Amino acid sequence: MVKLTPENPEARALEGLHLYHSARSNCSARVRLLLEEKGLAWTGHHLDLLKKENISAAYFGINPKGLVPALVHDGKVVIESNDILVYLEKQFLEPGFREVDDALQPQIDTWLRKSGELHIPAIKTFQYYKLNAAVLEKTPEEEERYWKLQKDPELLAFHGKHSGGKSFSEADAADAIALLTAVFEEMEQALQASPWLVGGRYSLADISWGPSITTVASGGFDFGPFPAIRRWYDALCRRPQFDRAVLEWRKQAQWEKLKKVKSSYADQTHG
Ligand SMILES: N[C@@H](CCC(=O)N[C@@H](CS)C(=O)NCC(=O)O)C(=O)O
Repeated sequence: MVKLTPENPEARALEGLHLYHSARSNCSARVRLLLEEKGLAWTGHHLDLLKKENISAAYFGINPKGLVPALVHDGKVVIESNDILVYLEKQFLEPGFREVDDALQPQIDTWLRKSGELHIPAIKTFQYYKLNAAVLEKTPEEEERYWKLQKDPELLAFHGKHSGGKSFSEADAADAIALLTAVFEEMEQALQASPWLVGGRYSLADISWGPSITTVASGGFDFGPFPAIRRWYDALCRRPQFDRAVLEWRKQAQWEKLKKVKSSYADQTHG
């Protein structure tokens, strides 16, 4: 986890905790959830992804990948949502969400690592195939801005797949579903043995993965074969913190209802 001085002078001047985030973003939601759980005061800077508010030189001066979330704490920036969770956990000890036996700590780290590694190939690919590519289509002017600002090869390759009206292929979707199925099988096993992912206690692992379930469920992923995940997710949804940090924000951004969603996408979603 790296804490950097942002290029953007306005961000450098910020005091306290500032979160650059977006309503529907599962990566933003996991950070909002931890902030809620810890009862921390934070200032939000909401970026509307539909309006491509993340594609600006000013925002790339905060997160050089142009992604949400980015946390600015007293003028320094931390990016990568799972790194932000670990950062907040270290800075603000109480209440703690890594409180499991030392022997079980690596399991929390493994769930956080998987959450980060699977984001682009599994969660983001699935969701763009189902909905986002249609909703987040860039105008030629937005494309040009993006290709000038973005330097990250993985993101250039990812966004190249849906530029100019293209979309993700059936094969991309099948690969994403296979990755999701494999990780959900592991999760199902863990949750059949215990109410929470690690050590029987609500931890950063649950905070990281809960919002990802919200996202892929809205894309129509079938959780029928995963009863323990459904039970765990229902318990998460009953937490007022989850409601405030995740579900309430999504109500403000119901992309499925947008006219520009092609009927074939709308048919595939239920979120
Ligand atoms: N690995 C990053 C992924 C962040 C990410 O992909 N955020 C999405 C929203 S969930 C985003 O900013 N999408 C806009 C884009 O790809 O340009 C993290 O965990 O923070």
